[in-house]
Amino acid sequence: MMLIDHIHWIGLTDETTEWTWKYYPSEKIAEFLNWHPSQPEKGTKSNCAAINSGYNYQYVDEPCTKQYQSICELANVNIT
Ligand SMILES: [Ca+2]
Repeated sequence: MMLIDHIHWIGLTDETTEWTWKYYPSEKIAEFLNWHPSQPEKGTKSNCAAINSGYNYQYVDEPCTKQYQSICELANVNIT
């Protein structure tokens, strides 16, 4: 599998309702969006959001089938 490291999934999708961006799998509607001014641009052809270093680390919409690495938020845990 080839990974492309300048784009990372951030867990947002508008697959169920176009233009309504929700976190997967919780389906919580995103309260913060940071789209690049040219994005999202691909409508129903691209239903997953990613950050892209080539777009000032702002959001771009991409087809969900692309094989990018993900950025995840974890609970603050005490590792000892
Ligand atoms: Ca879309």
